[in-house]
Amino acid sequence: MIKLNFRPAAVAAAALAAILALSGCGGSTPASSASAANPYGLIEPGTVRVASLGDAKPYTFTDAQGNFTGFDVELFKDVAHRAGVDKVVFTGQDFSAILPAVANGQFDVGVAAIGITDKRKETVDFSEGYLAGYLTLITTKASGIKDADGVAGKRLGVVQGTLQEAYAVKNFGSANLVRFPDNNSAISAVNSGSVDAHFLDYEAAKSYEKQYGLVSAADIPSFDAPAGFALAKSKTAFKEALNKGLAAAMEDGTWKKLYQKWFPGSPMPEQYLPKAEQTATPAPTASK
Ligand code: SNW
Repeated sequence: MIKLNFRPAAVAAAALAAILALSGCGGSTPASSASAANPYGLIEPGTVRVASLGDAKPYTFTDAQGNFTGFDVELFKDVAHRAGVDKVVFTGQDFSAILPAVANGQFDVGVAAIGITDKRKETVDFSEGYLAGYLTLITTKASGIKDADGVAGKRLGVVQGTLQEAYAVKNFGSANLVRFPDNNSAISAVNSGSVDAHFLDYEAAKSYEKQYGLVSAADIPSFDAPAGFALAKSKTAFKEALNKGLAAAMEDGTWKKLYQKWFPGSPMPEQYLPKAEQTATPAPTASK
């Protein structure tokens, strides 16, 4: 019985293969057509599926129409274009879901100001870094928290899976950590008073400060974990193409233009500028 069912299927499969071969699916280069059509091993050839965040303004966020935008989003689209892929589809995830989803192939890449660390490299691979900045403690004017020591005995929000969570566990042991799935829910909790402060990326903090009249109590350098694009370890060709595109976007001033657009007034890290604009002294990350 098994044989009777199996053989027609096998015949059908062989026939289908023959039809595909004859119908010109790379008829002239049959041996390499599959990889030539999808050199980066993307989930869907010609499309990059990106796991991202809807509430990390100005890095990645959704505008009033629901479209993803921000520094990381525009930089990634530019770099993908240089790599020859113009169809880029962003999907919002909880931060803690991004790296697992990238590692198991649900997305081609993760783009969300994701700091490159050895710990994360156990799960995924990264492009070269493209952003290095601070982790910020944000609070209300009335909280009385004036510096990092001020969180002792206070309720401190962190987004699950972030470097802020790891830093707080290590360094703010006397604070009561409250874990949130995303920035918006943590900031709501700050505004309602159910937590005393939230710990997030510098530029996102600045954006919430402006929106809700919150204040920064401390900025903690995170230059040793610059943000990179996260990829599955198997996607080496894609990583190389993104690295090439990133270097070109830095050298021709595109990176600088996007930085000034999205982070106006913020100190300009030299290491990502065109080489001619870098001073002779080593960049801050190299000298520290
Ligand atoms: O380590 C920093 C980096 O120096 C730069 O300032 C961009 O943000 C970071 O990558 C840290 N970002 C956090 C993380 O990687 C939170 C990411 C997020 O909330 N989107 O865990």
